Amino acid sequence: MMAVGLLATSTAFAAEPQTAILDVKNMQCQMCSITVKKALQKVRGVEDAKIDLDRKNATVKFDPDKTSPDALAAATTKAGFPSTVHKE
Ligand SMILES: [Cu+2]
Repeated sequence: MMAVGLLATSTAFAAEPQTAILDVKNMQCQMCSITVKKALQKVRGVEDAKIDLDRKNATVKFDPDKTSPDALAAATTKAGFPSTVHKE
């Protein structure tokens, strides 16, 4: 039996990553931004999270097949930093 070829292709095409910007409340210092970053990175499907402490926002790169902007906002809110999805 030679069925190996079928297995190799199953994860070849992932969805294009999307970027969401979250307006985050309560961030006061570097420690806060690290907490927010860690909360976002724990969400399944998050590839990258950048926190801007001055602008009080987070730019998150994620796989839209695995998570959503609303789920990202919920994750920071649960960590003590309520956030909303930034609409442009
Ligand atoms: Cu702080």
